[in-house]
Amino acid sequence: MNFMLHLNTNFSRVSKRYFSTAKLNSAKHSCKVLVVGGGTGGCATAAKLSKVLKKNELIILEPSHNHYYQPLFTLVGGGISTLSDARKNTKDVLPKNAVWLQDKAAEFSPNSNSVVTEKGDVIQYDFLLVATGLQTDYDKIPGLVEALKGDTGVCSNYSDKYVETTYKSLQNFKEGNAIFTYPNTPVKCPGAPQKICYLTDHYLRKVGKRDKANVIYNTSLAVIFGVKKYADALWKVCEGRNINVNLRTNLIEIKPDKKEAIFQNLDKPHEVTTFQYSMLHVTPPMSTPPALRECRDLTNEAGFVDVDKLTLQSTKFANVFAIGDCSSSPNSKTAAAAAAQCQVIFKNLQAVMEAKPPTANYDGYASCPLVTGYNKCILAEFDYNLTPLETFPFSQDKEMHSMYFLKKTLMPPLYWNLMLNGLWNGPAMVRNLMHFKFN
Ligand code: FAD
Ligand code: UQ1
Repeated sequence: MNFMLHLNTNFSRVSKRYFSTAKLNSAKHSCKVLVVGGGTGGCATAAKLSKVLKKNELIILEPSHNHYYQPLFTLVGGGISTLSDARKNTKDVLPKNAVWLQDKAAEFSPNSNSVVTEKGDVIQYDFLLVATGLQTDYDKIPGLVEALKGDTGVCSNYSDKYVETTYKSLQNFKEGNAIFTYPNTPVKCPGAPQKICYLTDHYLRKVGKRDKANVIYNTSLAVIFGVKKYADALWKVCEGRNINVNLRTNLIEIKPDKKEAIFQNLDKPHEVTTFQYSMLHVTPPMSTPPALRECRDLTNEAGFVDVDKLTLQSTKFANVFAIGDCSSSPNSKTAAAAAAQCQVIFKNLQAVMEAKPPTANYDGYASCPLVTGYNKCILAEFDYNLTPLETFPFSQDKEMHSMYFLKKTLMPPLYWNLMLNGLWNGPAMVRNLMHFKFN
């Protein structure tokens, strides 16, 4: 009897068995916790789990050789950092005390606690953490993929493949319209589409070309930023720098041969306007990966993993959690948000593993260092209610050198050394200390 029980509940072994009927070389694995996606949120949470589980109890399913610290892409686009500063080998950042399967989830079957990979392997889990992030859909804008090849003035910070096109476009700029877009989908780091606009403005001033440029920010949103305190500050930045902002204006097509970008007025969909561009920075539409979107048991209408916004546990499967950009929790999708979420998920996962209810709650914390120039930054921090939740004991709606220093110099080592090792849960502790001392 005991032996049977042991067999049925022996989660601790990663077994690998080869199927003769499935794809050639496909295998069967099993584990206690499966983490799908070894990016920011997956890696940080796996690092925590790896301290309480045995190596063969934890599998991380991650297809990419490269791990990118994407928040640095804004600075790569501005020519301040390099792409290699933002990259490390996945094998060097994932926890050593875990099994890395270099493959992709192709099918989620939460009713049978399994995931099938692209290579045809089957992974059986007891607990699942979904951390696939958002994919960038460059191909959804006609003309965009073609326009991103070569020195065409079209560029994008949103992918390791294209981020180096931005600084080249800045350097090549002579005169005309420099246009920055924000798509009509949820995006990661909603501040990043305008950060590069401010960097461009500053760059053109430094090289004496600003008077030859018309800088335009065309956003699908009805606001410049979702939190009023920072939106007010950003409108002032735009006014002061002569940046033209068009709300509800969505890029729908690029004609690279004519250097034309076509935008739709989202409030009057029949109204389309063609802009000539010399430089065009595109933030592409984004979506969750198809394997996730296709699993309607796990996801909401928009394709995001349906979770309780406080506990981050799946609304349908008690053994499933989601972290970061692929989760339905209605916070701003940032690495800072994932940092705050990973401790909540770690605690709640441990609770459900012990058959206890999940009690840790996430308050929706997100932060967005709004780089407004080569040495200036407004550090926006806020919660689910879009109420500012600031770390420092001064009002953060000002452009500050110190916040730029935090973004450029302090955050990268904090990310690589603390967050990816499961040692950074966001700034809540620092905030409490600062406010205890100074308030
Ligand atoms: P990711 O870090 O994107 O990781 C997802 C992982 O899942 C990837 O490794 C991917 O390979 C893997 N994956 C995808 N599909 C599958 C699959 N089917 N099976 C298995 N694995 C899969 N955040 C900030 O906090 N501050 C900033 O200043 C900031 N600036 C940004 C600027 C730019 C230009 C960009 C692009 C992002 C920025 N962000 C910023 C956002 C931040 O990078 C993301 O919010 C964060 O990386 C989300 O973490 P994640 O784990 O959800 O997704
Ligand atoms: C943060 O915690 C974080 O996660 C690692 C970021 O992502 C890169 C950030 O950009 C910021 C600003 C924070 C918040 C940190 C502090 C110290 C306010």
